[in-house]
Amino acid sequence: MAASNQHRLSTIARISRMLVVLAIVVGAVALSRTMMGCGGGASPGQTTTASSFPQPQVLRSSHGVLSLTLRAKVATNNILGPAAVPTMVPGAIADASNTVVVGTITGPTYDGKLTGPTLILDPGDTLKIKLINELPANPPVSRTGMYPHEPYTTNFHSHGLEVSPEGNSDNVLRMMYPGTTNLVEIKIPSYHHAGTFWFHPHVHGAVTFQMMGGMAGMLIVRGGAGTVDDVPEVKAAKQIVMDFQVLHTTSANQVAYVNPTATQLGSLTPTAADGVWSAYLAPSNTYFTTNGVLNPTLHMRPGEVQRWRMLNAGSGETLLLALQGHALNVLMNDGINMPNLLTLAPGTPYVMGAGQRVDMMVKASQTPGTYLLQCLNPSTSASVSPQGIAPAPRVSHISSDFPMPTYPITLATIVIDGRPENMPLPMEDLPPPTGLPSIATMTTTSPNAIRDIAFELCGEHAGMTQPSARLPSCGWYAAKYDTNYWGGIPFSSLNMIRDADDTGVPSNPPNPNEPLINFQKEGLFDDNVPLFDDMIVNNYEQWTVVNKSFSDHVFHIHQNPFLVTQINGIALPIPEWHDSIVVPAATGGVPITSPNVTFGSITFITHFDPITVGSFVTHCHVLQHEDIGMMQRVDILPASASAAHHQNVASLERRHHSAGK
Ligand SMILES: [Cu+2]
Repeated sequence: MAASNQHRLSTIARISRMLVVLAIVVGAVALSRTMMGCGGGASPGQTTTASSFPQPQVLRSSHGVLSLTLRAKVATNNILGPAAVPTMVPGAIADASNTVVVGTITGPTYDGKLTGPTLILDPGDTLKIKLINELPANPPVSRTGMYPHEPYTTNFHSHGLEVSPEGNSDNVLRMMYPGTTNLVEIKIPSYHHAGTFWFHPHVHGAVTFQMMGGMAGMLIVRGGAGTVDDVPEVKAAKQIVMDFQVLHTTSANQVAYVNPTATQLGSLTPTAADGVWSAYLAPSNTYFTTNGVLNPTLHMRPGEVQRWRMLNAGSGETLLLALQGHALNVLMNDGINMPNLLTLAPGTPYVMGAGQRVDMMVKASQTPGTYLLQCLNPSTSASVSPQGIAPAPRVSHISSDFPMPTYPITLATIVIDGRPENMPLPMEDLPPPTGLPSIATMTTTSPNAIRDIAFELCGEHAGMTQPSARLPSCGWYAAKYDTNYWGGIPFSSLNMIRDADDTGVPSNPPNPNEPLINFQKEGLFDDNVPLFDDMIVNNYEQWTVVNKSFSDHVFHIHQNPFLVTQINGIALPIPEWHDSIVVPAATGGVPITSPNVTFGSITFITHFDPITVGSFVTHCHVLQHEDIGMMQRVDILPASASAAHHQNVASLERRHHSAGK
């Protein structure tokens, strides 16, 4: 009896080993285009039907270090899509994987590819990157101020990581000029939470251009024992990376830079061509890609559960994600898990602003068939939180220079076929994320500071130009950033993120055209001046970010994530960790000063981790807005220091370089 059991077990072990070998062979064959799973999910018996779902190249740390070289370079790539998609390139031919070239794109890339590699590390590891800037020389500077500039200067931001912002670490005030080789070294704390993060360039004025060429990649921190990655149902699920990008090209298939004579962010008529990005008013192309491919196909078995690590790496488009016939189960927002899996009913979209990530547990239907993962029309009413608070249309005006795409957009086709398998979803409480104060601590600790921040727009649009229709700050700021500031050409769009408690003073004698004057701080980005001079390490702070405009903006702050407690003043049943979130637009009749207007808002609590001491930024993750100044420097000060004594070395270096030109 015992012997026969032993025989059976060893037979099973042999079969298992054979399956593993088979899986390795199948995997190796498909490696170039199919890199299923990024650790943890590929147990024997789970191999699905052969699939061509593309996965970015995976690079894993070993012995505590991940060393790699990244080359920033201009390259031409084919954009592949399924044969069913109408061909946009005459004479396009099907490739070996039954996809066709639907377009080409020439622009800045990492390593010449449309999507950067997926970097996988453990807490405590060090990420070492040799970043070689092989981009061409920058064009001669023609405009100044917060006008997009230096398209080929780059740097490196590890979005969502709670790491040092100083020196060679996650320092976005650092500049990496064309022709230079730069070392990045980011030490991930041993207590860091496991989750889905990403990396991209962050040179102010150049981010939109570089991201529209596809410069972005996923960065995953693996969890060990006792973390969410160790929950049996999560561990058993195959992991799929979905890096959503929105690639924009001109009719000549180039990622376009800006219009050097623009006088506003977005042209007001299709023929005005006086907006920063008005190159796209001409016939142009927009591609919503998943891992660099249009609408790839993913196979799942009936009843299979997979973990999808999704990233909105678009330059500004908000994605309303929904999978036909399926619930979406939210495991993590921005790489930080919820106390429990949160289920969105079929058809209810997850709202993903630019820069956001979501880890979804998806359980395939028991009914074989084809289901589309789609980006719904942003005019669909949806909440910025998966908890469904304050649903509203989610239209985000990146700028009126980008043609409106036709919705819904299919991001991937999910084919459910093969042998059924009834995998469970995690139903128990999930372990809390490591390295962050508990939700109870965050919500019961008395904050050291309470601040109000505002997204404000001035100028440009009809209804915003008349003094009576302007926000109190507009007159003073519009006068401050004069023609001289913009490099000789007047510019009418101010997209600001500012201290809303900095309310200015009445003019004397009172001037009805400028209701208030003498605001204390910059409205537009200035890397020399932090927004506040009293953000101290280890403090807890409560911020309310108010949206004083009629379109959504995406609030993002580097280094420390934040716990959202309210949306539009409505308390969330479960406070939600994020590092980026859509701040709802104002509602009510124009103008913005109308008494009928209600501003949208989010309220959050944040804690300043000791490792994050230094200078970094907060900004709108609609990069077209960030690049024209909707950003502020913020400093976390050591307990003993004051803002006056704290200076960012890279910032000084940058000013030195600028002065030398
Ligand atoms: Cu914005």
